[in-house]
Amino acid sequence: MAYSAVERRLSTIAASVEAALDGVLSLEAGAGETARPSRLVEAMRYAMLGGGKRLRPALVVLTAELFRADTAGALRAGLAVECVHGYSLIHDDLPAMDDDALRRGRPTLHRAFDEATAILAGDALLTLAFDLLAAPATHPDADVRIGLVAELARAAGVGGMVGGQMLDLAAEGRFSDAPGGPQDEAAVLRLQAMKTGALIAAPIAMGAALGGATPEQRAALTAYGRALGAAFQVADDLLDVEGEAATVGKATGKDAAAGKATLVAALGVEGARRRLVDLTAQASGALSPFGADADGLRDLARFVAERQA
Ligand code: GRG
Repeated sequence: MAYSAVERRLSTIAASVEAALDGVLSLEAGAGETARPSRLVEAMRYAMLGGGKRLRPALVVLTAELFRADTAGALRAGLAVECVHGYSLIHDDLPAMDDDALRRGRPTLHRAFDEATAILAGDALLTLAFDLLAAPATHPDADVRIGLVAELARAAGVGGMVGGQMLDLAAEGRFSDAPGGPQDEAAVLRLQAMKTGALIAAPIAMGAALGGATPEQRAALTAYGRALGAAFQVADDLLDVEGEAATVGKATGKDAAAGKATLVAALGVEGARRRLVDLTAQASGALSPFGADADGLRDLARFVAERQA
């Protein structure tokens, strides 16, 4: 897949994700539910249907495709990861966290609605993710579904994204018992692998689980996922200091100004650029057992490294 082909594929997947989200985030109560408060549903829709690259669902779909697994199930699993991603952005923007006014070029959810509604919308998206995974429409085999639930829960939880966010706040010097300040490279890498990398690696592992990958294939995809997750974060750090991130409503230089633990702070801009090239090559190389079948995932790695937003 050439670069423009992967962009086209991403936008096709994004359109499917948005159509599916539109259906799932309906005002009508679902099976086993009593009623859905309209303000809460509207807030969830505002957060989830206002743009985004839909990279995580694309990772589930493209990985599942390697095994010719059912696309509808992969899309549903991808939706679950996207709900967790959406919740993390809503909570990350809150006054108690980053206190951001803009997300994807629009007012953040707590600014457009209110803080309490934003907290609840995030909570409801997090729980919706596991509801989506638990349903037989995701995969007919309950053991596979349990594996997906465990994979996503671990990536999102105390030893993954939420734990990484905690380390990030500590690095900023927010807590008196954990002094902040400059982080060494190993500490930054661990923090980023948890905060961002885990939710990039999880959809790949989930696609592999849906496809019934062998342990060797899983190991290759895990190596790809780790390298891609790290590359994604380095690209994000570079965009923060030199990119066009402001065009999507993210203030350029904000992380650097806030004294965040970034790889650019640890390695410098040139060092971070070199690291990004290495990580992209590592991600691509990890896919060698799949040959040309994995070209879509390779192109996605290039897209992640070269993205401008
Ligand atoms: C508050 C529980 C909690 C967790 C927050 C992931 C995270 C942890 C915070 C997000 C802060 C941030 C902007 C991190 C940089 C990497 C990142 C997740 C960027 C946004 O992801 P994209 O580029 O976003 O996939 P789109 O808008 O395309 O969906």
